[in-house]
Amino acid sequence: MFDITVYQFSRAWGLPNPSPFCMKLEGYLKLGQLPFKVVEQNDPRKGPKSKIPYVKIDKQMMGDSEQIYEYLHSHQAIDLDAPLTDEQKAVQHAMRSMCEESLYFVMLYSRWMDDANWEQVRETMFAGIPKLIRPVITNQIRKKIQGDLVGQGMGRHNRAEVYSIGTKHVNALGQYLGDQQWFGGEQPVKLDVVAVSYLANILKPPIETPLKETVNKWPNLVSFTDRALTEIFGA
Ligand SMILES: N[C@@H](CCC(=O)N[C@@H](CS)C(=O)NCC(=O)O)C(=O)O
Repeated sequence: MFDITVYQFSRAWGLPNPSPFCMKLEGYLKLGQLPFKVVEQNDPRKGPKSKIPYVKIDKQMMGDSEQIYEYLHSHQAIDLDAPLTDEQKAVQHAMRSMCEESLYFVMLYSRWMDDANWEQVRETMFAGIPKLIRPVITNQIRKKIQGDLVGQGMGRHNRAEVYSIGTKHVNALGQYLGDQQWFGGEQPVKLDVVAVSYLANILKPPIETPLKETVNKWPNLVSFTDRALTEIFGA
């Protein structure tokens, strides 16, 4: 049995984590019934890939939520996709990539670039930072993330274009889940953990975005989110 410590952002908004990558890693470990400790870390520069989350497994530091899963999987500690056929695994790999390589950046845009939400994000996500220094710290983070979004490409689109990209991703998740309880059918698999990490991070924060409106048009995704929060995260 591995000794696992997860370094992740402080919790916020009543969510397991405001970072979908942190939430996903925690969900993988919970669904796989692997015991772990959590250490709050809000400085990505401390991680081996300068990103959060990262872990210490026994004495080894490791970054990247998916590479961490792969390491545990290759050591027979976890196998969340065991119930899937190879074809399902291929489709769900693509859906995970859609969430992590594109929907994630739409969500980042909604928090850090969309002026309509910024005040609300600052006052609720960073409520733990004293009010006097909050603007200075949060403006620095905002500037850095806006630069990242421009570098990645999402930040070069206009608002309507960004949300139209996100809408297609949410619609794809809603269509693919259909009337199943889980993306794994009878039981949750990796994509269930991925999907709830994005859907809860869209639905639960007190930010009104076109993304939230789109998710709310899919009753199956709304009830899936509550089911997954309860059954995977015990939330
Ligand atoms: N591929 C990484 C992505 C992790 C990631 O992007 N983390 C963000 C927070 S949600 C981060 O640390 N960003 C800080 C930065 O880019 O400087 C994973 O799966 O763990």
